[in-house]
Amino acid sequence: ESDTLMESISGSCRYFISCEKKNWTDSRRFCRDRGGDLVIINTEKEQRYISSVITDTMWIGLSDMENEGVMQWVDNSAVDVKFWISGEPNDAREDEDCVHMVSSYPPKQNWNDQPCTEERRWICEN
Ligand code: 2F8
Ligand code: CA
Repeated sequence: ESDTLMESISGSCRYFISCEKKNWTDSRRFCRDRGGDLVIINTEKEQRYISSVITDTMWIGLSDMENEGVMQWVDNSAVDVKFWISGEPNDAREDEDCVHMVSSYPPKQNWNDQPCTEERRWICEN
């Protein structure tokens, strides 16, 4: 299954996993400058695939910076599937609008909101 999963999801060069760290906005700019955007997770299969290839905490294309309390993908598509860590998103100190995936948590529950100013690795999707 893993070969099939990998081919059908990753296609050819669909994802970029950064080694550098940047804040959320600069991470997004990096992706857009290269014709993509921060990754949008549309299915559980994609979530499983991305979770299986990361080894750190990584920014994804989800935030509520535009409308507090309303998480939106960078392409404004509906948030169909969600994989929050238990208790998240909690907008800690009322200062957490950007979402990262935490590789040390189980794939079904590995999203957390964080201050957008944190410097993290990121994932682009083209
Ligand atoms: O307990 C979960 C909580 O942990 C931290 O806050 C204490 C995280 N904040 C940072 O890493 C800056 C929160 O995002 C997280 O919800
Ligand atoms: Ca949080």
